[in-house]
Amino acid sequence: MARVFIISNRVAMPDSGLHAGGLEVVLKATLKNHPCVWMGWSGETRPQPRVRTLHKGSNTYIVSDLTEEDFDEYYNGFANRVLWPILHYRLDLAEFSRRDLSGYLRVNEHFADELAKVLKPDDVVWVHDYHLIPLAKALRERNLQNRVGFFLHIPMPPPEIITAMPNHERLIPSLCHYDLVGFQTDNDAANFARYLANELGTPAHISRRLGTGERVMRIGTFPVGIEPRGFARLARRAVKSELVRKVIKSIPGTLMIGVDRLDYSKGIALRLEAYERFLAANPAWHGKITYLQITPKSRSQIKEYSEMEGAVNATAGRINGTFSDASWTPMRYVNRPYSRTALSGLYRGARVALVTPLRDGMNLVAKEYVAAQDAADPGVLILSRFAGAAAEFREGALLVNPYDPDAVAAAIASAMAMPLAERKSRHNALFAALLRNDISKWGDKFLSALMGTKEFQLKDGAPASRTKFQDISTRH
Ligand code: GDG
Repeated sequence: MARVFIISNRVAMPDSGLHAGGLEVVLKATLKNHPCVWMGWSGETRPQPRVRTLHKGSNTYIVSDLTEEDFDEYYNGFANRVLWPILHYRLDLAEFSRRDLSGYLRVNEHFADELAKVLKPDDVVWVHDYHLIPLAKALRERNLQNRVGFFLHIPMPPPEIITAMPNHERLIPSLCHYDLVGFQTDNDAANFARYLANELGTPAHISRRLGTGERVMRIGTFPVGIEPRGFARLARRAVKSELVRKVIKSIPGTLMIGVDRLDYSKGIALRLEAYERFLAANPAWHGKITYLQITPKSRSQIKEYSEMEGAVNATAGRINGTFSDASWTPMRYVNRPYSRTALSGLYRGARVALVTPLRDGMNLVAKEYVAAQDAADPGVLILSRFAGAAAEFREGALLVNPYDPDAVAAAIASAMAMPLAERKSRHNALFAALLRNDISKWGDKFLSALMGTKEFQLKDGAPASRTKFQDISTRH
């Protein structure tokens, strides 16, 4: 039986308690519906890397250690110091080094070697995210002709930005070795197609040759979602839990919430500034609003992250120093993670969610917040127009420019004052958008598209516009 190989930087090993971030959530249905082999980095570094295999139910997990050097160059280096900032439109934060690029390519070769040992001809390979862009090329060089798809969870910026990346011509065109390249939004897909047109002069609808086989690369849009009904159930239960009740009870007035990994792409510093301006302009709300920002730390070894941590701490301290009185602190800034259940209950208890990334592939927090609301008395979502989720949430969210703290402050004021009827009609539109794009169908849509079958468009009755294709070809 054909297996689905999922390749990603981190692997959520069963029972390990490790959360592979949003990825674990979006792959849940695929892991349940198909025999899968999930391969990636173990999360450990050792001088002599080991490869371990674990079988659980119909799935297999293969994880490989990396050397300290691999970790520095591939993960902390090229992936997170070059690709992450550039793909989030932050050329100013990118720190390119040739050594890191070599490390990145070397680790990709390593995963290709490990895959080549276990892959059978009819297995399907699904590669995730920016850590593994050149993997299909490395597989083709090992003469593997399997169907191989790639999904980019983060944004694809316009070619004017990508081409500023040193050695982009070694990396980005290697995506053409995939059979299907998927993006979160039509905008990301169009940016990639424009890169290929500008840089490779690639016209559409011509097949490309590779070795003896002929293959057409397709570009598609596959926005990730959540399981809205399941998450709503979780939130309904969670809001009654002791922890959530205790938090809500301890808050005077209305709760506003933000939940983000501590990452510069999430726009936390500017968001805090917007809240500060809201407080300065709206003394009537003093004592009646508490902003809870839950921000687990991530990638702290990278300089830009630790610097940002300091800046956000300082702004949170300044806000509380300026506006608190003996009975009220305007914001709670928390760096520890909470369980998914606790988060869902806190979302439900919050009248407003502030989701203002400067750039985000999708942003699942926005979707979880909407799913968690009580439809009879829902909260308001303030959402950055630069989150992928904005494409689906145009109707319903208060869309803002996260670079404009005055506009975000004004959105907080209108969210706080919004009458019930408007909150309900906005929530209705948002929840309908969630239902149209249930994550339990996402993996199968991608895999059917990868296999070239048509069911994925027909099975769930989703509007055809949700999954768009472009056939692109290049000659190698
Ligand atoms: C990447 C792309 C894209 C957060 N804090 C806690 C916690 N979380 C959970 C959230 C949500 C997930 O982590 C974060 O997902 P996002 O989508 O918001 O952001 P990234 O981690 O940057 O994910 C993104 C995603 O991939 C999927 O394609 O949407 O654009 O950047 O589910 O709830 N979970 C728990 N405790 C926390 O404290 N348990």
